[in-house]
Amino acid sequence: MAVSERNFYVSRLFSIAIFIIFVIDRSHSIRIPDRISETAWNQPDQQNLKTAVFALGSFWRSEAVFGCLPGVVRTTVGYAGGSKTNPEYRNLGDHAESIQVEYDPRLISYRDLLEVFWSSHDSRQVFGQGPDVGNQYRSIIFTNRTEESRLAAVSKEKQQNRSRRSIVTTQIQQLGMFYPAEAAHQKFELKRNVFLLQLIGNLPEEELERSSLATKLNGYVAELCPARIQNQIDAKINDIVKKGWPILREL
Ligand code: MHO
Repeated sequence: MAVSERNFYVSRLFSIAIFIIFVIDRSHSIRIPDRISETAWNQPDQQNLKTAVFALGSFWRSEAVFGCLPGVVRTTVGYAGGSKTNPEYRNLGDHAESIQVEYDPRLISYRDLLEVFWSSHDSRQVFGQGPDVGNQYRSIIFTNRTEESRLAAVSKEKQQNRSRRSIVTTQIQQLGMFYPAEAAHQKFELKRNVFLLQLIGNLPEEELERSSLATKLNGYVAELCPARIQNQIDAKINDIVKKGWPILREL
């Protein structure tokens, strides 16, 4: 065998050995990523999603109400319905605390969302909702001049017929700008539960705000999911807690 030919085989063998070591090493060491990106496994087809915006009192609560519904993919709290540019929580001008709901219309309809809207607050209250007093808590259905406007009007009429003695104060308005609120107000309920935040991998703020899982858990923490879903999530979390993984018990 010529020297150059031998060198060729030696270097081939060497590369194969390196490759085998690499494969064996990968299969034997457990690598747990700090957090598993949700993009890989829980992202619905973005193109088929629709967006709806409502105002129905404190947006902390509104976000939790809509977040748990099957078919709701993402929620964002913000300010809408006013004229002030760049509103802030402490200075929101004439805007109302609002919730933007991204949903998959194949799983939940705009009509369903309207039902939840009406049943989740008292549309007859003027200048507030429950203990929250002020113009920022007024009731509004924001529409986009499509079929939604008609559905909203029909549903308001129905609601008015249900409560003949008092006036439904809900406004139906075309959506202008929706200003997302400050980070501290997004997924507000979930952020109070350190255990659940850890359980989903301590996502950085940006990811947390887009996470469908966080959207659901935010409703769960506030105990505002429909009963069946609340129980399902409860069972799943209890199961994890019972198994005790990944809790470090001693060193
Ligand atoms: N009742 C609530 C209202 C907060 S809200 C996001 C509170 O604790 O002040 O406007």
